[in-house]
Formats: sequence, C-alpha cells, structure tokens
Amino acid sequence: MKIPFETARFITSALAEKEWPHLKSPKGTLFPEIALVGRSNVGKSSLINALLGQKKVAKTSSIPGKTQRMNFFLIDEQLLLVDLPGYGFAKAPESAVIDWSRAIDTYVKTRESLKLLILLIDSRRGASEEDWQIITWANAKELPLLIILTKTDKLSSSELKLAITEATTSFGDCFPFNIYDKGARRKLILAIQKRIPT
Ligand SMILES: Nc1nc2c(ncn2[C@@H]2O[C@H](COP(=O)(O)OP(=O)(O)OP(=O)(O)O)[C@@H](O)[C@H]2O)c(=O)[nH]1
Ligand SMILES: [Mg+2]
Repeated sequence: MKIPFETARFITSALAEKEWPHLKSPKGTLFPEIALVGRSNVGKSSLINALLGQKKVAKTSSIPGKTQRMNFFLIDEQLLLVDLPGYGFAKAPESAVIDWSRAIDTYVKTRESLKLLILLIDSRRGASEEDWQIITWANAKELPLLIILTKTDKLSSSELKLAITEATTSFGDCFPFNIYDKGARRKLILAIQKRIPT
C-alpha cells in the first residue's frame, strides 16, 4: 500500500474496546490499521513523529508511561495508525497497568482491521517477556510484524552490529532506527509499505 505518511489527523483516544473507532473509507470498508507496540519509553511516539516528519503529532516524554491511552490517527486519509500505551511500566498504579495490558492484549488479538504490528525494542535492552509474547502471538496469527530496534544512536557501531546480529538470530529481520538519522524516514516508510497488503 503506497502511503506517503504526509498528513495525520487525530481521531480519538481510547482504551476499552467499546471506545475504539470503526472509521470507514469512502468505499465503505474499514480503514486498514497499523499499530505500534512496545515497552514504555522505547520510543513509539517519537517514531510516529519521525515517520510523519512532524514534531508534535504524538506526545513524547522522557518519563515512562506518557501515552496512557490508545491514540488513533488517520494517515493521509487512507490508514489508521495507533500509538498504543507502553507496557512494563512499573511506576503507574497497579490497576492502571492491568487496564492497559488488558486493552493491548485484547486489541492485538481481536482487532479485525489490524494489518501490521510494529514492535519496538530498545537496541540496548533486547526483547522482554512481553515482547516475546507479542512475537509469538503475531507469528501464530500470521499477522505481519515489523520489528524495530530503537535508539541506535546510543550504541557504538560495534555494539550496534552485535545488537543487530543477536536480534536477527533470535527473531529474524529487524530494522535499526533512531530519530536523528535523517535517511531513516524514507527507509522506514518503504519497510512499512512492503508489509501492508494492497
Ligand atoms: N537518543 C534517543 N532518544 C530517543 C529516541 N527515540 C526516543 N527517544 C527518547 O526516549 C524517550 C521516550 O520516547 P517516547 O517516544 O515518548 O516513548 P514511548 O514508547 O512513546 O513511551 P510511552 O508513551 O511511555 O509508552 C523520550 O525522551 C525521547 O526523546 C532515539 O532514537 N534516540
Ligand atoms: Mg508514547
């Protein structure tokens, strides 16, 4: 699907299933959807901004747990992109953590219009237990999955090489990314386009 990632229109912020939007295209079908998932603070909101070449589409923060709801954006009037709340954030009240993880779990397992899951993993930390749950589940469901190693600017080139080798060995293809790499946006768009069926 040839999405240029030029415009983003905020649609809604949701958590419970009944709040999720069911937006239809002029053709009368649900818009295809891609979602970003990953640990809190891994760089999901920052990646959305980089993808759109705009600073303020998704709110970012150095404090983990910034995105506490699912934020739905309509991209180029063609595709829904969802910024999911991050998991593994220990400082939020326990009940809130349970609500988030339940909502994310239900979302990735049941959302019919979901066409691609983008899993972000911090290049310095490797995959967590929750990341592995997502990988295993996506493989079982044959849902296209794009794994991105984030914050690669924090690694030396030899550390990065090692991180990529380790990631490739344990879960296959991955895409190294950092928000300061000017060439990354175009490559990322191509990687996403390649994985969304037309
Ligand atoms: N050095 C560096 N910092 C980054 C990069 N991407 C994100 N950050 C920083 O990491 C912090 C968290 O980024 P966010 O994009 O808010 O992370 P998030 O995954 O949306 O976090 P939650 O909303 O809590 O789930 C911010 O301080 C960002 O500026 C990167 O590529 N390199
Ligand atoms: Mg966020």
